[in-house]
Amino acid sequence: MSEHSSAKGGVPHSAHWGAFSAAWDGHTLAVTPHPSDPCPSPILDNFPQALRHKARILKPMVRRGWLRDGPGPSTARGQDDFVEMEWDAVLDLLAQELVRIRDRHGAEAVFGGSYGWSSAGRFHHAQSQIHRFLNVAFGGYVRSVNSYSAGASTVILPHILGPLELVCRRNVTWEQICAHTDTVLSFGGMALKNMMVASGGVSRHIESEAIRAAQQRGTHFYLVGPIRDDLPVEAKAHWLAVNPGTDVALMLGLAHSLMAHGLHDRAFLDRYCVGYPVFEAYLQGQPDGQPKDAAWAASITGIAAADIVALARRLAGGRSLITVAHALQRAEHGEQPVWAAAALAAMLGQIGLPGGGYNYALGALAHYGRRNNAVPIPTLPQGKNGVRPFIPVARIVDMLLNPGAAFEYNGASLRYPDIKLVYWAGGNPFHHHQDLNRLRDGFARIDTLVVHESAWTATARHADIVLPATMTLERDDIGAAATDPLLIAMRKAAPPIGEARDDYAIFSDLAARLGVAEAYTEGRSAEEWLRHLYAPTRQALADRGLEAPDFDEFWQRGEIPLPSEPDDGGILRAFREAPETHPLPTPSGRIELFSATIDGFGYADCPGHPVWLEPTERPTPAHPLALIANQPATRLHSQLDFGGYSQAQKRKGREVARLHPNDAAERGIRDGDIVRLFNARGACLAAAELSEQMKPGVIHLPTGAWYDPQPGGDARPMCVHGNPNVLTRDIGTSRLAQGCCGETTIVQCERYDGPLPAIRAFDPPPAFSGPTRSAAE
Ligand SMILES: Nc1nc2c(c(=O)[nH]1)N[C@H]1C(S)=C(S)[C@@H](COP(=O)(O)OP(=O)(O)OC[C@H]3O[C@@H](n4cnc5c(=O)[nH]c(N)nc54)[C@H](O)[C@@H]3O)O[C@H]1N2
Ligand SMILES: Nc1nc2c(c(=O)[nH]1)N[C@H]1C(S)=C(S)[C@@H](COP(=O)(O)OP(=O)(O)OC[C@H]3O[C@@H](n4cnc5c(=O)[nH]c(N)nc54)[C@H](O)[C@@H]3O)O[C@H]1N2
Ligand SMILES: [Mo]
Repeated sequence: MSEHSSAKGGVPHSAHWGAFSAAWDGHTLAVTPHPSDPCPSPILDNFPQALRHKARILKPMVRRGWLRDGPGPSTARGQDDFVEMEWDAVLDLLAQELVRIRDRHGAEAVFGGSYGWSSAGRFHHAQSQIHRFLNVAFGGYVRSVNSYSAGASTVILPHILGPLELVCRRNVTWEQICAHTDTVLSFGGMALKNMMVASGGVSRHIESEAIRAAQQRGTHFYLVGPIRDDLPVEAKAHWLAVNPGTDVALMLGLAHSLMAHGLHDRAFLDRYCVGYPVFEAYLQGQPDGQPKDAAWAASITGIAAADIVALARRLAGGRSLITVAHALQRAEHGEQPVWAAAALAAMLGQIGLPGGGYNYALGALAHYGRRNNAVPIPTLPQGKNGVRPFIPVARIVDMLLNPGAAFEYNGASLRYPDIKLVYWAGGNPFHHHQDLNRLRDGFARIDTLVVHESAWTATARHADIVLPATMTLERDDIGAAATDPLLIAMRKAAPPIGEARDDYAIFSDLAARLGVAEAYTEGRSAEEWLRHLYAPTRQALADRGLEAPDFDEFWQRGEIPLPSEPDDGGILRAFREAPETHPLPTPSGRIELFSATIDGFGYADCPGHPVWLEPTERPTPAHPLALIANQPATRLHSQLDFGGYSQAQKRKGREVARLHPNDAAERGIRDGDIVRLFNARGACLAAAELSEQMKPGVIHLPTGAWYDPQPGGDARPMCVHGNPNVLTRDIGTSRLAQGCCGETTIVQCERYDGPLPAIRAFDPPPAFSGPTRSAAE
């Protein structure tokens, strides 16, 4: 296959944020968006400077203290220097450590959760590779379930409506909205920057055009949220600037208004739902003496009672669609907005109608609101995991700090396993996890942290063994998503940097050292795997009588189109049309407004029907601002934060925090000033931007700036770069789902007049060059 990109036209390639071609001439990389993409993502501009950036990892590295003292707990992680090693030696050392752990503690002492988005290619997908390695070559690992994205909704939706994927991905499409919808009521918005991304790739960004077309045809968009630009300007949205974390009260106020004015669809509730009477009694205030009327909702949400009643009337007066951003459930009691919105939509009686009802998370990712492919896409088989214990993904630090402790999850009483070795490939916990100082404490407890990375993220810096992985542009792969109509031949654009190797090559050599190379590789080279993984897609195309080029032809063309399923509304439409023959996959077969299953778990923090639960963290005089720590517009998560586009949007090298001019004036903050955000958990610097897009009392600092702790030995060091996860809370959403609560917290903000600390996050850590005596010798 291709060794280099032909300097002129470049080779086809793909990222989670778009398809493109890449041309590398040995010095510079030129990236050109796919010609048929109507609205390419600016995140593509992160690639050119990233490819050969100083933040790339060039050689295997081992933490000096680990090499000197051997495996064991250490608070030096993240501060020690590193010793370069040759590949053969480092893989010998790692294989020996894996065997030691397995012999002494068993495979259940290894956490291979390895949560993270990695890159778009389906074969070199690092998380798939590491799971396959640990299953097939090692004997299993403690895994994590669910995601940081949708921790609460993934668990509650199957109880009440159906599996997350079906409710998000095969429900109401943009096509239906353009043709049918009168009102879109969007909790948390549908920010264009979020819809530019889909795991596996998105070759055509159609959302801004779809919203424009719907608006011009007559769709009214209502944005409920603290930040006005959470809906694109094309939507010409009415803005309801709700207090963060209070949406459930607004949903209940709307539901109460429907009920009070007789606007709810009794026939729908009788035929398609269970539990409405219990929910109605709650709305009326029977159990607690508090009717959830518009006046009550207004006092909590900051939205006027008259506006709530008017909105309820509007929703009942035409084709209405309710959406809820993933963001709302990345919060304490995050199950409730997902469920309350379903209840509100059920009362409107439009679930299953074209362009109406409820499409949870529409607008959060480019996967949603599109047609699904009619043929399978390539996926790497991951083998069988020989270890039973697992954790909900965001409970990692609880696990590391409390081995053996009991916890509740979705009706089960479980215990945290005792982890000695953590192995990560394709994710960045120092990006995705909350309360990063607590994460450091967790990683200090284990014997060994192994990380495959293409760049010196904080996770790599905290590792004991760091193995340099190629970047996507440095290898051949296949790009595909189940909602995208192109299968992309992702051709290698440039040779690997330094001594970086593919995750597959690293795991193959490790498997050989464990004596099981054949089981892991099945005797295939990387190229043979691509051919092998392509075969089922080709077969499915042929079975449908479609053009089904062989692999070489596909590779040479650079892409092939995939057929899509009809826009059929999925399980909700089928259920509406024939509830007896197409029941929902819930316990009752209907929409559950009361769940006997959830009620039976007896969780006060997630009872048997949607409820308003007062959050345990509310703004205080000391920390009066609500922080929104959401997805960044300038990159995907923390990926390529050192790239040109991400860097160009920073000010004085820091991430930008937006706040309302009144909040800034109160604090003597001017546009462009460096500010310090802080609360009881930590502090970070950021650059202030004054913006009328913000609700007063709210400050916005997106995620993704690389954690850059100020040196000096502070146990809770300030991040000088602007990573909001030093501030967020590391608690579960509830005992039901145990999802993460990273989206919001409370902070204070002040002008920072001290000398500006240097940004060191993108400099390689210090390499030790003196003599080292290895414990392994
Ligand atoms: N406060 C707060 N926290 C959040 C969120 C929030 O809204 N607020 N959002 C959460 C959400 S929704 C998510 S999904 C997570 C995202 O969290 P992650 O998915 O962990 O974040 P990424 O930055 O995408 O991490 C991917 C890492 O994989 C590396 N990588 C890429 N390709 C390869 C490869 O081929 N091989 C190897 N070995 N490594 C590779 C990249 O360099 C990068 O460091 O963050 C969560 N955290
Ligand atoms: N450019 C870019 N796009 C991305 C990603 C990325 O990293 N970069 N990540 C992708 C991933 S993995 C995911 S899971 C999705 C996540 O999709 P989401 O979770 O929906 O995205 P966020 O940007 O975190 O949040 C959306 C908005 O919700 C609003 N919000 C926060 N709290 C509240 C609240 O209490 N009430 C209301 N009404 N609104 C609130 C905030 O103003 C925020 O801007 O995004 C995807 N898209
Ligand atoms: Mo996510």
